[in-house]
Amino acid sequence: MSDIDPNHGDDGGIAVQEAKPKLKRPPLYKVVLLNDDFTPMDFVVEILTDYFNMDEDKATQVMLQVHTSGVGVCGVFTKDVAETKVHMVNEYSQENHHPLLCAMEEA
Ligand code: TYC
Repeated sequence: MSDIDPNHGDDGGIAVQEAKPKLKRPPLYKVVLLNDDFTPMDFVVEILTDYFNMDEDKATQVMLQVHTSGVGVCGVFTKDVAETKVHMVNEYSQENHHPLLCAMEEA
């Protein structure tokens, strides 16, 4: 009986291997701010609150981290979201005549 049941018993000598699920997590990207000597601290805090949803305290912490160490992480996002944030922040900084640079790197 079990010989003709495809779910049980002899498979007739054919190797059967289940397909592995091909689900991969999308790569993530860190969005970072770079320090410079000219952008006002208040402007950097505004960027971090408005574009990265930080509260004032967290934004000030991150701004000071960038100011003292040269670079700081604003957040980690999928590629599309990271690219959009980098573009929006750099555009807004240019419009306001500040040299602030925002960039992304693989997390
Ligand atoms: N270093 C700047 C200043 O002294 C402040 C600053 C902080 C600039 C963070 C850029 O990403 C930055 N006015």
